[in-house]
Amino acid sequence: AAQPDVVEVDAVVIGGGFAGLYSVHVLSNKLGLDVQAFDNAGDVGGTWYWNRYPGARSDTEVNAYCYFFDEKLYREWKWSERYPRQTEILSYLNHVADRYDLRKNYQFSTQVESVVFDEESSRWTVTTDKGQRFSARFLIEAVGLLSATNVPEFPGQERFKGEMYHTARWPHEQVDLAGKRVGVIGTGSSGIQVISELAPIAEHLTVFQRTPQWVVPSRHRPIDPDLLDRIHGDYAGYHREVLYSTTAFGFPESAISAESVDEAARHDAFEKVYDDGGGFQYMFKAFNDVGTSLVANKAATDVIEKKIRETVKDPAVAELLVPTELYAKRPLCCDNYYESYNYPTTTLVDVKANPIVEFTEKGIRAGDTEYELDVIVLATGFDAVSGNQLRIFQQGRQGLSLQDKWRDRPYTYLGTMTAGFPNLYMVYGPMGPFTNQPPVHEAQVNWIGDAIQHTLEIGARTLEPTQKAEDDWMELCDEGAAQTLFPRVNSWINGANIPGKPVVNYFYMGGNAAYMDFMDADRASRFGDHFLTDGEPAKVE
Ligand code: NA7
Repeated sequence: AAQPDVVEVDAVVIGGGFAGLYSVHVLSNKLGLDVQAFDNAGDVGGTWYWNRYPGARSDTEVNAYCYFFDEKLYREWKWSERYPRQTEILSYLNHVADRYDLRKNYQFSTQVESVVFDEESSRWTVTTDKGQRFSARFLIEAVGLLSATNVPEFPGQERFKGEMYHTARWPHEQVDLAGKRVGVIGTGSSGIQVISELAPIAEHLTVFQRTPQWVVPSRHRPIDPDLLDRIHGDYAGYHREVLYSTTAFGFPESAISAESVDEAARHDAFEKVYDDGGGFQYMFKAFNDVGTSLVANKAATDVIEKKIRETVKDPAVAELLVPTELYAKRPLCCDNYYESYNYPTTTLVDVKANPIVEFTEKGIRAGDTEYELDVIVLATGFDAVSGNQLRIFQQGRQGLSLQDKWRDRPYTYLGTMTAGFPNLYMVYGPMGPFTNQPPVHEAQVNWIGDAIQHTLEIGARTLEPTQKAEDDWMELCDEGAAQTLFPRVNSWINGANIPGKPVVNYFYMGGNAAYMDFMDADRASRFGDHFLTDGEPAKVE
């Protein structure tokens, strides 16, 4: 049979979320490249296209959960809420796609199945599930940190006669859960939003909890007009503040160690940030060492534990909701979460003590009890960080596949490139910074744009990190993470949520300001020391 025609383009971008859209903007509108983009979703939006579950909203303050590249856009788009709902963020991303004419570059409902580097031509062959082939010099994977869904298999799952949805594959048609008997499996960020939204309206809500998590209120309210005035008054300054911080969440982080003050002062400080709301705020606004000091960590959880016991009326239920782990997962926030357990129509099932035995025609059997349900919501999370990259077959130099290279763990340089895979860029790939994403995506895409421009300017065919640059980066990441408490608790952050996945460090935890400095240093060196051009060490000019 004849080979399908190969379409030649300058660049392929995979992903139509925050990162992919901006990648297309930079490559197409700024660098003037011919860009073909794909997303397996039916339209733009990335995570906000898929996560349409009841209660879905950003739990990052929106003044830092948006694009910064165009001040006019920032000023003109009026967010209605401090933590906008999924529908509003999706409207924003649609507006961005139209405003910068990005949609024309996309082919939607298309899964990229493989990307293979050809050493002779120094080009990537990109194959889609539609049987198409594209040949591109540059490849940008903006495939999402939390995108590949984790759908555990439960015995008898196919027998269940009701409806069942994963939070991140929620149907587009309206699913009315009011007056229904709903079961929710999972109590992470997604689960707690679903639970808080459904508790008041479900006929009965059954929560299947395996591991309780520390949750603080978000204290939803309108955006503070004074804050907006301040941002608009010094836009560049604020943008810089966001990027040159530890977490890029757009609020001032504390520089004080909890160990430097007495117990009463610690307690007061956590009460204050608790009252103000926000998960990352709770972890980073009162003190700078909640993620590294056991003393700080305990003080933080003491206050949350007290609040759980004050809020939840049934002491036995409160007991089940109080975690026994350190506060070292992705910090959660949601209004009315613990209040959800005060409805007589909410049942909390501890599936550690009473494991889910099977799904039945009518519901779920956990321990000795069958819970009858109309709808099951799987809020069971994602094969995070490396999951989506590994679902695409990727082959770099000398026939080495990413699947083989990353068998024991993912290896990257700056979370944006991996040795042996020339001109292949990742936005927020493994070993990238542990931060709020949208402003950092943008900073990474700017760096990627500069790297591509540099490659074109010097007339090179390829740019890739040296093995040493990658080894040094990995070491730095691991040293940094080892100083934190995060490796001590199992979660998607270290791969422990997926059976068989390597449980390792997946992040650079040294803060975004330092991360920006690394990117700036590469620019200053004109992508010198850490890179190979056309497979050779960069020439010293
Ligand atoms: P998470 O945070 O990974 O939470 C998944 C939840 O599902 C968590 O409570 C898990 O319990 C639970 N889970 C997963 N598999 C099972 C099985 N087999 N049985 C029972 N319970 C299970 O995912 P989210 O979608 O909430 O949030 C992910 C990120 O997306 C979030 O941090 C935001 O950044 C956006 P476990 O803790 O493993 O015992």
